[in-house]
Amino acid sequence: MPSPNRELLEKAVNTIRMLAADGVQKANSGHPGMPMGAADMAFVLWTRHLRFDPQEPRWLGRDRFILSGGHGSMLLYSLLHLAGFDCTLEDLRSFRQLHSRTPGHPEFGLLPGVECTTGPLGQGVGNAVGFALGQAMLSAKLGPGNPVEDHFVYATCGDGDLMEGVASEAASFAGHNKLGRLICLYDDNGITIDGKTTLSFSGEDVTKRFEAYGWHVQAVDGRDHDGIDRAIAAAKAELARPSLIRVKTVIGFGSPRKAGTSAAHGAPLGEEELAATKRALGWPETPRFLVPDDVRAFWAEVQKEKALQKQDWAARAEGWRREHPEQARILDAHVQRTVPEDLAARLLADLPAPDSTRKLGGAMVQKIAALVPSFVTGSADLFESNNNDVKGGGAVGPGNYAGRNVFYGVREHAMGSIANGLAYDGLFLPAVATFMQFLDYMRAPVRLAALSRLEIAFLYTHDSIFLGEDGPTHQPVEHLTTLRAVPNVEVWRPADPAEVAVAWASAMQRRGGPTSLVLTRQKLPAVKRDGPLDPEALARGGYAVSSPAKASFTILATGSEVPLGQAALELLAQRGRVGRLVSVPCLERFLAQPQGWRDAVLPPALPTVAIEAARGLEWWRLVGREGLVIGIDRFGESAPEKALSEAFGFTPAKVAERIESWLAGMR
Ligand SMILES: Cc1ncc(C[n+]2csc(CCOP(=O)(O)OP(=O)(O)O)c2C)c(N)n1
Repeated sequence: MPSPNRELLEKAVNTIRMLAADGVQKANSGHPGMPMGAADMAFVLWTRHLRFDPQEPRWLGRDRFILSGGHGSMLLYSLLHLAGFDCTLEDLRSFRQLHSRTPGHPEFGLLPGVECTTGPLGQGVGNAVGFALGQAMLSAKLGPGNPVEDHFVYATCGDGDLMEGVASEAASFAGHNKLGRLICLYDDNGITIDGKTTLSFSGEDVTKRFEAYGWHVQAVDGRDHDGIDRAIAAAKAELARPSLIRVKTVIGFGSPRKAGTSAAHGAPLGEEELAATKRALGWPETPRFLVPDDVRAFWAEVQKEKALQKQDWAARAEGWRREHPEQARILDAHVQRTVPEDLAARLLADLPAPDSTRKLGGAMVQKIAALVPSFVTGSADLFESNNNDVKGGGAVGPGNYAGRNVFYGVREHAMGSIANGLAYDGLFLPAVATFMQFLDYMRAPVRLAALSRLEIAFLYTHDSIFLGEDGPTHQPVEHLTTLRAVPNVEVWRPADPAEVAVAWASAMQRRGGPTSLVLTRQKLPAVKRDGPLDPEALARGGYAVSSPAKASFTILATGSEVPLGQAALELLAQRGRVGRLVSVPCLERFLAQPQGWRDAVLPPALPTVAIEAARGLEWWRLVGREGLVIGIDRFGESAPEKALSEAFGFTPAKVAERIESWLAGMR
C-alpha cells in the first residue's frame, strides 16, 4: 500500500464520508450515518487488505466484500467509485433515482462490484457465510495450490444485522464449520433507528456470544487505522475460526449536531448541518461530490498495487492449470456451472416406478450429482424425509469440505441465505430442502433469490395436508399461493416420475431465477397418458394428459391431484360425463406460453375445474368466473391420509360428485 501522510489519509476517508453525505442530501433520502462512521474501517480494509480488480469485478481470486447493512449503500458505491470500478460520479449523483444503478440498497447485477443484494438486515451475514462455505468446498475439491485457495470473505455488519436471528443462525453454522476465511467487521456504533441500542440490545455480550459460536473475536477503535489493520491481519492469520472484529465507531462522524445519535441514521443531514459538517472536517462546502486530486492519485496507486497482486495470482493460477489439467476442468465446470443440454432426456431415461414425488426427486438427485459437478445439496435436518442427499456424496463438515451434502441443521432461514451466498458467488448450483410448511421460516431469502435472479433449487417436501398425522402445524395450505406470489420464482409441483424428471432438469437449467420443487410425502399412483410422453410439452409447464374428442369439460390439476383427477374422470365417464385432464406442474411456465398453446391446452369454450389440495387462489385466473376450484380453505387436521381425503373431499367419488353438480348447475 502506498504510504501517504496522515493528512492525506484523513482527506481520503473524508472523501468517502462526504460523497455519502452529498449523495444522500441530493437524493433527499438515505442513510448518511453509517458510511460516515464506518468510512475508516472500510478504507483500511479496501486499501490495505481487500484483493480486487476493477477491470474484472468477478475475478475468481478476488476477496469478496459484502455490505450486510444495505442501508449504508453509499459507503459501497463511494468505495467502488474511488477504487476504479464502473461506478461514475454520475452514478453517485443518481443515487436512489429511477433506473439508476445506485438504488437505495445495493442490488446484485446492477453495478459491478456489488456481490449481493442487501437491505433486509441479517441477510448479508448469511450470504457471507455462503460465500465462505463455497470457497472452502471448492478449494477442498481442487486440492492445494488451487486458484480459489486463499481469498477471504469480508462482511461489514451493524447492530441491526446482529440483532436478527438469521445472522445468529448463520454465525452458529459458520462457527461449527470453522469457516476461517470469513471475517466480519462489526460497525459497533450502539445506534439503530429508534435510538441507542440500550433500548433493546444490552442484555447480551456480543463478544462472548460469538466466542461461544466458535468465532475469533477482537475489538478495536474505529478511528485507529493501524489498530484496524492489525486486527484484520490477525483475523486473516486465524484460519481455523471465523472472525468478528468489533470496530467501535461513531455514527455520523463529523456532524457537529448529529454524530453519535440516531438522527444521523436514516435521513439527510440537511443543508445546514451538511455545511457545518464540512466545516468541522475542514472540507470545502462546494463543489458537491468532490474527490480531491491527491485522493484520486492515492487511489490510482492503490489500484496499481492491486493489479500487481492480481498478476501474481494469475501467474500462479496458470501454473496450477498446467500442472493439474483434470482439476482445472473441474474448476471450469464450477465457474460455468455446466449442465448437460440433454439433462431432461437423461433424467427421463430409465424412469423409476411411481412413488412419492420426494422419493422420485431423490432418484433424480443421484443422477444430477453425477452429471452436474457444481451441484451441491442440503437440508435443514430433514435429509431423511426430504430424500435429497447424494448417496455416498459425503457430508460437508468442519475441516472436511469436499462432500456434496450440506447439513444446515435446524436453521431454515440461514439455510436460505447461505445457499443464496453460494449462488451469488456463482460457483455452485445449490439445492436446499425442508418441509414445505417451513418455507415460512425462509421466505426472505427466497424473495431475495428471485429479486437477485439467482440460480438455486428450493425443495419443499410434505406439500399438502396429505402428509397426515403431523397435523395442521405441519400441513401447508397457503404455501403454494405464497410461493407463486413471489415474482420470478418458477414453482414446480410434479405428479409422476416423468414430471419430476423434467422439473429437476428445469431447475438445473434455468438461468435468471430460482426454482421451487414442491413434492409429496405420500406415494402417488401412476398417471396414465393418452399417448407417449412429450417432454417438450411437459416443459411448457402445462399440457393435456388425456383429451378425448367428445370431452365437454376440462379438469386441471397439479401434483398429487393429477392422479386424483384421473380417477374422478373415470367415474364421471361411467356416468356419461367425458372430460379432459390437464396437468399444470408449473403455472409460471404455462402462463409464459403463447396464447395459442394455452388455448389448445385449456380450450376457453370448455368449462374448467382446477383441483389442488391448497388454497388455490391463483387458479381462478384460468378457470374463469363460471369455473370451479376444488381447494382447501381451512387448516388441516391430524389424521391418517385416507381419513383426511374423506374429510376434505379429496377422494375420486367426492371430486366426481362436486364436478357433476357443478356441471349440472351450468346453463
Ligand atoms: C429485516 C429488517 N428489518 C428492519 C429494517 C429497517 N432498518 C433499516 S436500518 C435499521 C437499523 C439498523 O441499525 P444498525 O445496524 O445499527 O445501523 P446503523 O444505525 O449503524 O446505520 C432498521 C431497523 C431492515 N432494513 N431490515
